[in-house]
Amino acid sequence: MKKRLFCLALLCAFAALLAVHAATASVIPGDLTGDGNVTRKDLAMLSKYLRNKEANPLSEKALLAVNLNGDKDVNRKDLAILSKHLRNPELYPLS
Ligand SMILES: [Ca+2]
Ligand SMILES: [Ca+2]
Repeated sequence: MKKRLFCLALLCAFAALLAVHAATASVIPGDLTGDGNVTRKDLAMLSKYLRNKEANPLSEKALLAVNLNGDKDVNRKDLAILSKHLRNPELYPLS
């Protein structure tokens, strides 16, 4: 019985790991819309979100994509990074 529970727990942990990997592997930094490109539409979407988070919520994937400085929050700092990138992608690449 203990072995079965252990195997089940191991299986659940593995499935959770796969889910996290799948969610983060397909995220393109700055691509909120999920269309594969970083454009002014992404900037507009982030701007709307920051003006009113309740009225313009973002998906978990979009929140991952837009946290460009890697801190805990999605805020005006990320908007500034995205804006700079769109003005000059070579000078301000998104990693
Ligand atoms: Ca996009
Ligand atoms: Ca951030």
